Amino acid sequence: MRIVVLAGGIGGARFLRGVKAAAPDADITVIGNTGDDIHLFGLKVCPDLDTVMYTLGGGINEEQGWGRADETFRVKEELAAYGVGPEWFGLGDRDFATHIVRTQMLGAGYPLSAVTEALCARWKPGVRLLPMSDDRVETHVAVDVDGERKAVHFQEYWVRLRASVDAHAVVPVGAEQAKPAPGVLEAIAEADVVLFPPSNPVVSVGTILAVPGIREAIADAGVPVVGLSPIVGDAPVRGMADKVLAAVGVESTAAAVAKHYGSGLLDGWLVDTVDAGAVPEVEQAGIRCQAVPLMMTDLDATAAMARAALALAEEVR
Ligand code: GDP
Ligand code: FO1
Ligand code: CA
Repeated sequence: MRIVVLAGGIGGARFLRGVKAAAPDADITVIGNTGDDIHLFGLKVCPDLDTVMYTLGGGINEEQGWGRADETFRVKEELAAYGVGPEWFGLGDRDFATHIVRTQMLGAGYPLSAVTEALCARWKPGVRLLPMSDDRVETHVAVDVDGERKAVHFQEYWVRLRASVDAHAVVPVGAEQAKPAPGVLEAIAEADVVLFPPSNPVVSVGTILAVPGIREAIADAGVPVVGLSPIVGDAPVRGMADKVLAAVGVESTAAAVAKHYGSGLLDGWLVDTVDAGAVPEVEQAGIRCQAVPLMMTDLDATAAMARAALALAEEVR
């Protein structure tokens, strides 16, 4: 079976562990969000690609969910001693090596997709990890600072500001001109099923879908598209997805997120058992819906979620 998964960082990466356990013989292609990417200290950092690569490859800091296990911050301390920031973004020493290799290869002319493949040769994530695009896309968020509207990089909004100010707009800068990376449209066209993990619907899955051709390819593939809600009990399980959902006029409920994706894209939607009351509303919108436990507390629970998603895909096929 060929499974295509559109993934952000932590929510996507943890869910992918469950997919691998639920379908050990499947051929899994991950289309990763690169809208979170940021250039720092002359280096290209790809947080969501790295989170997937480290999580599936066994290098992730498990508690934090991003960055490397067993990390140190000597380089960051030395940069700070020179007065060179940003001090609000915690790049560790081990992680730095990844960004150095990536930036060196990009400088030599390799596209991000080839660089990602090279990095994965070390981590062996057990999936084919493709960036959504080789072209530069950077999510910016419109916020008010001292009474003035300005756009800040997504990482500045998320990490420095902790999404504590209202987001007025979320813009994947460059997405309109971006082309899907090599292999992306082919993987979708050849897929037996497409899964949307419980990733951020706006700045993770939404950004991937903003690359022209990807949404259309999914809708045209003629295969079941099943998503899992990152909103449980009317709040994100983790992070500040409610803030960016509000920016696009979507309520933070499992049903509202399903309707935001829409029946033109989604065939099936899983909500948590605490949101079982949302099932009729989602079905009314033309999306088959079931309530199952959606907390990724351990691998067994996560594999059960993946099995439920694949079973729902068979029902709607
Ligand atoms: P990010 O790029 O690191 O923010 O990660 P993603 O976009 O892939 O996923 C973020 C989303 O994962 C958040 O909105 C969380 O609500 C959701 N999430 C995290 N853990 C869980 C979980 O155990 N269950 C569910 N249903 N959602 C989760
Ligand atoms: N998230 C933080 O909250 N603080 C950090 O200092 C931070 C550093 C960081 C470095 C590398 C990396 O791959 C991810 C990092 N993240 C950090 C997580 C990440 O920026 C965000 O959680 C996601 O991009 C949000 O989707
Ligand atoms: Ca992300």
